[in-house]
Amino acid sequence: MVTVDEKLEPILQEVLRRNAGEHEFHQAIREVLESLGRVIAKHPRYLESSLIERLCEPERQIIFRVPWVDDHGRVQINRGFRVQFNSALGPYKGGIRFHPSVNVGIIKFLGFEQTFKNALTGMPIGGGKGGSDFNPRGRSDGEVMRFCQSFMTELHRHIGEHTDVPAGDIGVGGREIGYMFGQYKRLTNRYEAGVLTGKALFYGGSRARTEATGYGSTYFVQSMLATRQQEFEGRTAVVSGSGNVAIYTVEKVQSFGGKVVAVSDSSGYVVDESGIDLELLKEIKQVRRARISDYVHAKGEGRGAYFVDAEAGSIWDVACEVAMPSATQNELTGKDAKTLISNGVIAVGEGANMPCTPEAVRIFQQAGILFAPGKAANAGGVATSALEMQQNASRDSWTFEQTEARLATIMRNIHDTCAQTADEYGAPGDYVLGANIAGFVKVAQAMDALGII
Ligand code: NDP
Ligand code: 2IT
Repeated sequence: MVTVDEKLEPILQEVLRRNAGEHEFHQAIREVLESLGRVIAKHPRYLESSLIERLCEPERQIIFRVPWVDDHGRVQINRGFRVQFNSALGPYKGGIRFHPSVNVGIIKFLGFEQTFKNALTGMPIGGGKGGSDFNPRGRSDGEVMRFCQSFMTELHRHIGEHTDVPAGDIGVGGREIGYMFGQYKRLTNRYEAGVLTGKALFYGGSRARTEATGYGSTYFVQSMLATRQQEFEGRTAVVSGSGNVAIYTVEKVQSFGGKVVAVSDSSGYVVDESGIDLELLKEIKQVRRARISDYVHAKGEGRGAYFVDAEAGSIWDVACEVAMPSATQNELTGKDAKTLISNGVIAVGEGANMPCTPEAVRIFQQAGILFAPGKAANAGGVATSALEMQQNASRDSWTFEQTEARLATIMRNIHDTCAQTADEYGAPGDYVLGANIAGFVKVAQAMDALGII
C-alpha cells in the first residue's frame, strides 16, 4: 500500500482542507505526494521554503461568466476557467476543455498534472489548463462560434505568446481553436500566431500536432514493451474514446502491426473483431460528428461489428493485450483492471489524463503489468504544441516527417527519463514514480532558483 511520507502528510491535509470537494484535484495531488517521499529523503532542501506547498497552489485562477445567444435567440450562460498553475519553466501551457462536467477542481487537477508533464517534455513551458462547462454536443457551428467568441472576449486579457498559450482538449479541436484565434486577433489587432496551438496548417499550425498525442502514447508503450523484448506486432489492443487522442492511437497501433478491436464514446463501445476500420471511424467521428454506434450501422449488420451500451458493460470487458484508455479521468476502475488482467493484458498506456483510478493503478503495478501514467505517455501532444510555438516564433513550417521524428525522439527521451529515475530511486519499472519524480525535480530546481515567488 503506497502512502504519503509523514513529512508530506500535513501538506496533503492542508490541500484537502483548502480545496474542499475538489476530488480530482485531491487525487492528482495525493498521487504526486506519494512519490515524493523518496525525493525529500535524498534532497531534504525541497522541504525548505515551502516549495512543495507553493507547487500545490496555482499561481493564478481566473473564473468568468460566458454569456452567448443560441440559435433560438435565448441567452445562455456558462462558466469559463483558466488556471495558470506554474510558470517556473516557461509560459503557462495547456489545453482548454469544453464539457458539461467541467468545474474548478477538474481544471486544477489538469493544470497540476500539466506542470509535471510539460517539465518531462524538456521544452520551456509551464503548466496551465482552462475550459468551460459548455456542452458542444448538438450545437450548431454558429452556436459554437458565438460561444468561442464570448469565451475569448474575457480570456484574451490573460493569455499571450509569452504569457499563456492554450490549446485543445476534450470538446476543443481545430474548429474551436480557429474561432478562438479569430476573436483573439480581432480583439488585440495582432497576428500573434504563437498565442494558441493546435491551429490548422493554413494559418500557422504544425504538421503532426493533430496526430501527436495518440502517436506519442503509442511510441511510449512501444518503448515500454521493448524493455521486455515485446512489440505491438500481432497483439490485440483496446482504445477507449473515439476523439482526437483515441483515433490517432488506433492509427499508430495499426501501423505497428497491432489489432485494435474496440473503441468507445460516452454512450457505449463498439467491438470489431476484424480490427477497427480507421477510415470509417474517422468518417463517423471527424466528418459526421456522430455517435460511435453509427460505426456498426455504417459497416453493415452481420459484418462482425457490434455495439454495447454503456449501461450494459464496460469496454474493459473486451479481452486485449494492450489497453490504452484515451477518453477521460477515472474511466478505468479497479474492477476493470482485474478483468483486464484475467483476460491477459500485458501493458496499459494512459492516453487520457488520469483515466485509471488509484486502485486500478495499484492493481496493475502489483500484478507486474507495464503501466504508463498519462503525464508521461500523453505528453506528445503538448510537446508538439511546443514545436508549433517554435515554428511560429521562427516563422517556419516543418515537414510532417521532420516533426514526427522530433516527437518520436521526445517520447523515447521521456520514457528513458522515467525508467532511469525509477531505477535511481529504487523502484525499477515504476513509471508512475519515475514520471512524478523526474517532473518534480525539473520544476523544483527552477522554482528554487527563482526565489520565493
Ligand atoms: P475529444 O473531445 O476529441 O474526445 C473525447 C472522447 O472521450 C470522446 O470519444 C468522448 O465521448 C469520450 N469522453 C469524454 N468524456 C467522457 C465521459 N465523461 N465519459 C465517457 N466518455 C467520455 O478529446 P481528446 O481526445 O482530445 O481527449 C481525450 C483525453 O486525452 C482527455 O483526458 C484529455 O485531457 C487527454 N489529452 C488530450 C490531448 C490532446 O492533445 N487533445 C493531449 C493530452 C491528453 P463523447 O463524444 O460521447 O463525449
Ligand atoms: O492534456 C494535454 O496535454 C493537452 N490537452 C494538450 C495541451 C497543449 O497545450 O497542447
